[in-house]
Amino acid sequence: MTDFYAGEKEYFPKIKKINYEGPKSDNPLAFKYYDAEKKVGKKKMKDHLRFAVAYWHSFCADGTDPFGSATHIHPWISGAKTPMDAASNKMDAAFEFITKLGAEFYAFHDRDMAPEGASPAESEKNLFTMTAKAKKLQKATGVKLLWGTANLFSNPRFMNGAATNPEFSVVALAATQVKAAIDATIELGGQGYTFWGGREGYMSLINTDLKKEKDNLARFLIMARDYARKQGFKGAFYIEPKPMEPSKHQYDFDTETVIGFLRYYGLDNDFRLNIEANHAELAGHDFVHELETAAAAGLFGSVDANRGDTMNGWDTDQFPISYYETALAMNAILKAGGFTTGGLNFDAKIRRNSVDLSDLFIAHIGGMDAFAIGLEIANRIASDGVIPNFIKKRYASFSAGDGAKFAKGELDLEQLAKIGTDAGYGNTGITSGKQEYLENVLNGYLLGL
Ligand code: XLS
Ligand code: CA
Ligand code: CA
Repeated sequence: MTDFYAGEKEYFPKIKKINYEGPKSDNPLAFKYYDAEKKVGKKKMKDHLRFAVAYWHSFCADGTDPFGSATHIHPWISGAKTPMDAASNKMDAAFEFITKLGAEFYAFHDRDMAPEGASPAESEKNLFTMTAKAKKLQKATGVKLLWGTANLFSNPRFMNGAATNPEFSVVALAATQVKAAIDATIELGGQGYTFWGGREGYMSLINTDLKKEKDNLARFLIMARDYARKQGFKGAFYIEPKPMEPSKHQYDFDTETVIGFLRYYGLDNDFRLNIEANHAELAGHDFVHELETAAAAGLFGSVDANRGDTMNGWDTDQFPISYYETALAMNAILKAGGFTTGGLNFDAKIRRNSVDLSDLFIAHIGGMDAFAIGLEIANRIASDGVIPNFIKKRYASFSAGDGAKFAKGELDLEQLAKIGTDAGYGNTGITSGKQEYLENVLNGYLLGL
């Protein structure tokens, strides 16, 4: 990878390459814990963490909220004469930012990268023009594409859904975008392709044929998978669960729901989960719950790294800062064997009142440091062995004797009940779960003791 990308225009001239300076550094534009080349266990930090920058939040979002207009006046957009000029400038800024930050990957929606044209053909042309530029910049910088996706929620035509729209013509228009976004993803060597169904749900059941919508969603995903495979796409497809917002109810409610959906429609060989921390919270789960649930089904794929605000229950998409949460998340990810096609994509945005250009760097640095610490702690959990060994021991009765027979499906209910009858009540089951002890052990690791 080049040191940093000095494109035709430099958008962050005062900021140089972000380096690792260690925990004692007071430089806000340096990593304190993320040391890309440092080995943790068998792999380098950068290969464990596979950081990606989200194009939409970092280079498109402008601080607008329901009560106020833009506060982030992006220099790459404000000076541009046409939407395509703005897209081109934005891409220069994006690659400069990603390279200076030292993230290896990025992720995009079709409309983040190229504006919608007057017709599907023009939109596709715009996307391919920008894809060609992205390909050149990827080559020049070494930055890679983690995943691509299509924005099937912003345009008013998708107000009643995309693949689940009650009007067939809208479903067909959604297909124009997905087909082109898959083509762009393949062209850019993307390692994954994501579906987030923000409007694939309902506002009310009074006007909704739920079964038809779910069948149509599955049909659409099957078509997308078949098309991409036919074009030679070898990467992973991801479904990103979110229970609600913008719809009242979304069909990809949470990880467990998506697993059931994928298996029911026979999509579980190609699709995996892209889990977002903030969406987990909205579903009433911990981030780690969603990760462990996906891993247990063998369907863990990738992560949208961020955090919500537990007090207000919105999708605030803040940068992750909790070491406790990143430690548990990285523990789940390491237990699942680590990332293959996936990575940690910062689906996070700086606050509306964070108006300095450096704030975008500082936010990512904090998130990367938080996950680097999480990784170190997760590695400590594994190497120290106290927690994993406790769990192993807790279930040891299924590894030998009748317990092992049960686990292998060699007992019927009568045999199982006889074993229970023979054992009698005694003190069976009165065994401490040691939760507080294990929590204290984990806190010890967090303090580096
Ligand atoms: C929105 C989602 C979205 C997906 C990609 O809440 O997080 O940004 O990650 O479409
Ligand atoms: Ca997301
Ligand atoms: Ca979100």
